[in-house]
Amino acid sequence: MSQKISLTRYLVEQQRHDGHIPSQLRLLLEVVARACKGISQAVSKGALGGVLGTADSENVQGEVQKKLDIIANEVLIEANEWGGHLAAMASEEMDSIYLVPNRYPQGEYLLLFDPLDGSSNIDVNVSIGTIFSVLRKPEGHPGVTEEDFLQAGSRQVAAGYCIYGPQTTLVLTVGDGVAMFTLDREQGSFVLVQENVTIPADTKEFAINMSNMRHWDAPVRRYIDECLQGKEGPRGKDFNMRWIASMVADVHRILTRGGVFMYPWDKREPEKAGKLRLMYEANPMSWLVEQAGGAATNGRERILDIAPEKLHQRVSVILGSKNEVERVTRYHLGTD
Ligand code: AHM
Ligand code: MG
Repeated sequence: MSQKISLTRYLVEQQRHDGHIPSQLRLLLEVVARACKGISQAVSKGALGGVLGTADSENVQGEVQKKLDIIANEVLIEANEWGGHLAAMASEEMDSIYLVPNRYPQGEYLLLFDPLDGSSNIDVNVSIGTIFSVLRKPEGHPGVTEEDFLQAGSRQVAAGYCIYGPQTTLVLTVGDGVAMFTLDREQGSFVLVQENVTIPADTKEFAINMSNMRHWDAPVRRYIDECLQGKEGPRGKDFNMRWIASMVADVHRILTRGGVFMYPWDKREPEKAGKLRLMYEANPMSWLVEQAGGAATNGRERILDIAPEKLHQRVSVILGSKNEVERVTRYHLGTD
């Protein structure tokens, strides 16, 4: 039987042989993985752990928080604040950035996360996940401000997610392709299950919340309409639809077998650029998808090139199989 490779060993080898990650970043990723194990534990208890249902609070985006949103946020903060690898953290569930308390050493990295994405699926036992993004703190000044976080996604040094589904799987990139690690619950460690994850360039599967169809912009309508026409339409093939309403689960499917995922801008709240958040949802997912050979745009430009203006800013998202994402982007740019 071939030897199992743990996440720890994978990271040590990335550090030692490939020089991809400094030791502080390795520690950071190990700590995030440990926190995800804790969240997985809490998620799996469900009603038995008294963790289902809503808390009596809203986050900065005015969304009602679930108990597990808050628990996952606390787990990530408590795991990460004392190790000396971080300068500050930012989360979907916190209005402003969280500075590492003075009593702990300060590191050179910034960690951003959506502690539990897919909140609407928590209570109904459908896959949810933690999304994270790591940036380097800009040099040249002491302390950390929100501005330090406002870096384009192309400057991420690590990104990933952990999906809590039938299996708990951590998916990671440090800029050297995408690797997947499944939690071995008996051993308590993440074990490498796939390296060099690749998204096929073509697909017959799309993911979008169809109930928003009447609000979509013309290019998105055109794309989906052509898919729905199937073999008889301009695409000349039948498409399948999958929509889980957990970005983590939808992206995991795309990394596993291809597809295109869209949460585009729509006319419901035209002043909002989209529903999903750039810094801790779209950026890490876009980097993973690109590292797996796919593409990610907001319809007009590469998501990783967007210069952020606000920590919680939203963005229109089209990501997945390269040829489909490029097609939707051409429809937006009018170059088709
Ligand atoms: P959340 O971070 O509050 O959970 O919202 C993000 C989620 C994504 O996982 C998913 O793609 C989307 O919201 C689904 O939203 P909706 O059901 O409103 O279409
Ligand atoms: Mg989210």
